[in-house]
Amino acid sequence: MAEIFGEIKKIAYEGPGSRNPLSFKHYDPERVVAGKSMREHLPFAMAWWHNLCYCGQDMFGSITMDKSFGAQPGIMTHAYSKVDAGFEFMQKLGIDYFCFHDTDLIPEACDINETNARLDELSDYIIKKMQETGIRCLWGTANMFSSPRYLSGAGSSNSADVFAFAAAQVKKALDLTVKLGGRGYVFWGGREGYETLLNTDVKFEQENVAYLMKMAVAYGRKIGFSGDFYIEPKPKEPMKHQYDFDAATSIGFLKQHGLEKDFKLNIESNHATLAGHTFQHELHIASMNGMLGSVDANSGDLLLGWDTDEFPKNVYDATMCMYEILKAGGLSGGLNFDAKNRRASYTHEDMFQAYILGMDTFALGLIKAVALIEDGRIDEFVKERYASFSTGIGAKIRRKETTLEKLADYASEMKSLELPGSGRQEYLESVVNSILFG
Ligand code: XLS
Ligand code: NI
Ligand code: NI
Repeated sequence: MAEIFGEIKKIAYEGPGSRNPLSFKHYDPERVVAGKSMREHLPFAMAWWHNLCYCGQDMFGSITMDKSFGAQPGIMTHAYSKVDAGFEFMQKLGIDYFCFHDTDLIPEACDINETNARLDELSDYIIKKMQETGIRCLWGTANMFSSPRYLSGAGSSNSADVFAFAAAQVKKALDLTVKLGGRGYVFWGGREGYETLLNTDVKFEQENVAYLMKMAVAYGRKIGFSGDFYIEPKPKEPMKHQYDFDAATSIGFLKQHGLEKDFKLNIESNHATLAGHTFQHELHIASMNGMLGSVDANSGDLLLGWDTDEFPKNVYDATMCMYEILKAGGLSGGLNFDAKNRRASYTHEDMFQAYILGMDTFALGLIKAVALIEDGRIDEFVKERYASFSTGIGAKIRRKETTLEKLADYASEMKSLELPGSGRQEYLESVVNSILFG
């Protein structure tokens, strides 16, 4: 079969000194760090939607990128050519996983039965490609935000028929995820939220969203899905208020509705900053609750207030991300590049360049995070910072052996109360800089 990206050869590791734009400078898949190969530490995934479907359109202008991949006009021929392009792309970059929405694979038909038939047909072809290449599915999801029927949400819609249609879409997307052996299934609640309380019953809507998730778990387990379900928190955009605002809110929601055993979180960098948090904060909150499942590894632009989905280039952020992932013992999911080329970067080579940038950024982040952990000064400082809880009254507090009365007696006998030890933030920041930049 003729190649689609014929002008681009397999991308090889050439080391930091290389000036070849089509080479990895830091991602060396077989290099072992902290006991595992980089490839195992970094289960990279291609996002079908941005890589194979997004053509550069924005609110002010039409498409700039040609993603026809040589297809003749026709619905299924283009769907097939995207599969060919995607697998060639992943193979050339050495990417082991992909993620998809149902509607990324094929365009929806007017009749859901026809849509499902298209999905069945195309997924047979995807399986064939997976068998030939060893590439796997990281997670699947249903697009429940683009179609006009979801203008007021899917699980949170005011229309019971729309709710039922969303359920049918989730059922099919779960069938596909299981068929493709996906590790996870994502709920990104794009339109599960509201614009104004003048027309919205929040409690009612949240109960319905939770019920849709419960039915998804019941069905998924019935058809043999043993992976994790994920919520991908995001505070806003497209809605003003989204129900899965951030990690803490989503964990509270999952616990409130008894979903915490089946769900983890898919943390997206750009969503974290939109919620007013750092990426590391969101990863940390998920991790300390045992709910860090997977990562959407893009990045935002702090000067812009929306989800710009840029390829990650910030080594500091990637380091702190990998620091959290290493401390969590790795990911059961992976690192999905939910990122798109800038509108003016419209060539096939730009597509490769973007993934090289993202993969190298995370490889560097991994190397630096391992160095930070091995250096030990941060861990040591944090441990020392809480040392007053290791003995005496502190140890009793930690063992929950005190009462307010006992602590009041203790306080009344204090001769003086010293300031807590210095936080030494600047020192710690300089430790990080010295590890990052030598
Ligand atoms: C949008 C989300 C979306 C999810 C999948 O902001 O990031 O792309 O990852 O529906
Ligand atoms: Ni996003
Ligand atoms: Ni995402």
